[in-house]
Amino acid sequence: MSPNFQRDGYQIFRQVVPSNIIERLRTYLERSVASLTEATEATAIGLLPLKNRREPILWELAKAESVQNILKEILDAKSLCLSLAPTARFVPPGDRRPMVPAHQDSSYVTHLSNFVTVWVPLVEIDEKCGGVSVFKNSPAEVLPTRAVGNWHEALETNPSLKVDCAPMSPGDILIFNKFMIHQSMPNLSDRTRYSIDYRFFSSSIPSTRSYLSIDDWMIYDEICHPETKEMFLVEFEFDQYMNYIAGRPAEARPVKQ
Ligand SMILES: O=C(O)CCC(=O)C(=O)O
Repeated sequence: MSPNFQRDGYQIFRQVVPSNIIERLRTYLERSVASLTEATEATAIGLLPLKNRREPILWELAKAESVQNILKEILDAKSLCLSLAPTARFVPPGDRRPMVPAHQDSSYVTHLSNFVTVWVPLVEIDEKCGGVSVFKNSPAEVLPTRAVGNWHEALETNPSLKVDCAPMSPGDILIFNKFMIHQSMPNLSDRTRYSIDYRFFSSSIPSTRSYLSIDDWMIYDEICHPETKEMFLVEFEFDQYMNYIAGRPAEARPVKQ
């Protein structure tokens, strides 16, 4: 199912997300962007604010069995987990500020030892309304880099190794590994680009940050015991998790490990 991923570290899978899921995700992003009232830092870099990205509607992608099967094979996983919260992006026509410079996701996602990124376009992607470019032969190691402003400084790249992942249509997904060097393509079209990128990992990998289990749809997180100061794993229903992150009383069940 994924020979190119195994060989190249990335692969586009065509028409694997049901159109009703794409429709719901796109409508949610369009409405969320329309309701943004102030020009925050998040909006300047084309990211929906965290409160929008925490909404369970973004989990819909993970409900598609076709997507689950691909991910289980690639990650060699019996069950899957989704790092929270996914990154929902919008790039207005001709706006270059949201363009993410060349990077490896492992520089940003340091709390997981292994994961893949799933990039999901919600509009037609072509050479004008660009999506993501990847760089072939990316090294299988984390390259040193440091955070500068909103992003990490751009990695040095070889233009002859660049592959523009275009065209892509809603329903297609791009999956790449944690070492893959990639960057945003500009949106030179007259349309807003909507997309979401997710980080999935196998349930056999520990995570020190909150994640969703695709088995039982519970949210798991490590919290610090108020007296012993030891970290231990708890599970939350979504509403209780929202209470927890808002600093309100929340019911969390300790998980036996
Ligand atoms: O969507 C983009 O422009 C960038 C995506 C990206 O950098 C990522 O998925 O890690």
